[in-house]
Amino acid sequence: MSVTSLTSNLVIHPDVAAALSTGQAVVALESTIISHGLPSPRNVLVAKEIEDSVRAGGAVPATIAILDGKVHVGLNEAQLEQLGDPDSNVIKVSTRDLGPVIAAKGNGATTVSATSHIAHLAGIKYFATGGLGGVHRGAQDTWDESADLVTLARTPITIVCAGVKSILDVGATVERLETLGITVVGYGTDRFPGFYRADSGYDVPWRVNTVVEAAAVANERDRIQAPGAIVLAQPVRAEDELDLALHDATLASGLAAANQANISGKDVTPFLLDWFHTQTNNASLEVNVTLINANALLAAQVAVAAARG
Ligand code: PSU
Ligand code: MN
Repeated sequence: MSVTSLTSNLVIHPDVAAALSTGQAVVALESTIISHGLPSPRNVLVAKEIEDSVRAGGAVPATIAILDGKVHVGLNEAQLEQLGDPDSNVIKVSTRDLGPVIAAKGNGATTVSATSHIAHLAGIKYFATGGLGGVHRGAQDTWDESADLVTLARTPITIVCAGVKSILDVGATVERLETLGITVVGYGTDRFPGFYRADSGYDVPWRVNTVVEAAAVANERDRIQAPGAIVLAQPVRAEDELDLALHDATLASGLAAANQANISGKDVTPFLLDWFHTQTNNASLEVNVTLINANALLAAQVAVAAARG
């Protein structure tokens, strides 16, 4: 069954379609980071930079988003600009929102959850992002756990990220990753990265040191048909980390502000990311941009190595 027969609302960019049909490396990219994770107008510049990082690694980028009810796998420049425009009414779309937003012919920026689902549907096996969603602090009362986790439990893609966002309960997230059967591999590290910081304070169960080793893990996962994702966790370089004291102070004030403003549900993560960017005078923004480009490059390199066998 061809991908396009699954739904007439799926639009694969010609470059992506050509790469997929010839077995060339393709890397999926999410759009929530553009519409809800980075400030305008920098977000559009970064969206293009991330695509260039994928190309620098030898793969074809496929940024995924929903525009006028069409699910696009691969976007042109005008579409990236539309997604980054605060006036274009772009909704944050998780997997559960796909049917409604498509039916309403709306615009949606896809999270890690929705992007993974669509990438897999389109036959794309590699995906790069900044930091995954996970278990929020206080989840024992709020039950706030990102849908990223449950989607990754059932979606056999390989996602390169800088761990989970440090705004989360990292220890609880690490436990949930284990329960859900999601493979976690450190890239050149024994420690689970902490997004803005290289070390979250937790270990990873597996480590690879090279692109070829990472590709071997992904290919063996495919052969054995393990149902879950591989999280290839690449730490931000020590010289690019956010200052620890600044990080901890900003996190504490951000959590208090979110609480006071009664922020809940899907608004929590964008609120805290924006809090970091404004309170750190964009220092966190630079870390975020640096790490997502590094992840895009690595995902492309692993995809290229995996395509060789
Ligand atoms: N990583 C970033 N910036 C982001 C996100 C990840 O560097 O904005 C987004 C991803 O789309 C992820 C989402 O899926 O945040 C998680 O949102 P929530 O915690 O509401 O599940
Ligand atoms: Mn949530």
